[in-house]
Amino acid sequence: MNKKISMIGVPMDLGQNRRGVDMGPSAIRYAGAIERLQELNYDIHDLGDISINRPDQKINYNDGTNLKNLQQVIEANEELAKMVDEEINKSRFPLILGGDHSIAIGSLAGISKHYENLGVIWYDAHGDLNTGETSPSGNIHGMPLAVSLGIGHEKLTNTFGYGQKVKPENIVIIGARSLDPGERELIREKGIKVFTMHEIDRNGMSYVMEQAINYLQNRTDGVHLSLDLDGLDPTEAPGVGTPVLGGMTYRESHLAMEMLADSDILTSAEFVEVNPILDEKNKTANMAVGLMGSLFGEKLK
Ligand code: Z70
Ligand code: MN
Ligand code: MN
Ligand code: MN
Repeated sequence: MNKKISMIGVPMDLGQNRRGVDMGPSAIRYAGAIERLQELNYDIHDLGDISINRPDQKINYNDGTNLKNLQQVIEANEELAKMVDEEINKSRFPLILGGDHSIAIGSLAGISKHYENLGVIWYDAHGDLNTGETSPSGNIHGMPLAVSLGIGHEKLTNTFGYGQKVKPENIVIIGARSLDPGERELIREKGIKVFTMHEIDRNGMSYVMEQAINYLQNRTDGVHLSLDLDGLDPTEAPGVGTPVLGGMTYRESHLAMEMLADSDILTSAEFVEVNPILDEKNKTANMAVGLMGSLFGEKLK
């Protein structure tokens, strides 16, 4: 693993309805993320938080669409893409802290420029494959994976001045258990690889991660991990805006991170959707930091 990490906080809560997820980056830093990685001999540059423009009303609808706070989400993602791009130019590993999952639009926009075939591991209860047309909510955090495929509102898909960021065959979704009808259709149409909770229960996390890693290793030249804490079971990670029962456990998730560490395929990562207001004693931020420890090689130390 690249020993130089650049940490970027994105206090974004405008991609969904529950306030408080903007405090995710603080909660994750407070849980000791930097110290945990320094302990593993990483050189961490903490670039602080991107500043998010607040809407002048509770919810802003722009351009006559149902997309909530579209303008603010675009501005933050453009800024994030620029920062991520600069850090990769310096040969540093971008580690992005959310914020809601709408920030993956900017992460992937900044990262993908540097790869012919960027792989993406989407660790999430959700597919985040909606568009304005299929979304039940208008929440942009339910759309970033579709946007990165070049599907959705043009202002979102053109983030950082170019279109499609990721090819459907380079995506692996892990832990899905809440998919909307339009998302299921897109998964089928594009042939996106999905390991649902059914596959994890049936074959075990070890088998699923082995499949996912082999699959990506053979076809990609870099891999981004986008880890939504709601992928975990809400009993163990309660501080999320959209808890869905029947999620991945602490142990399964640590195993997944350890297998990623062993494989050495990751080139960037983000941890999103930590909402300290909905949490119990910073449990979910602590979970995120523990998972970072495993992801960055605690077992191998
Ligand atoms: C639903 C939607 C979502 C995250 C919830 C939920 C999407 N499919 N994404 N939590 N991270 O509104 O589009
Ligand atoms: Mn340094
Ligand atoms: Mn998500
Ligand atoms: Mn989710």
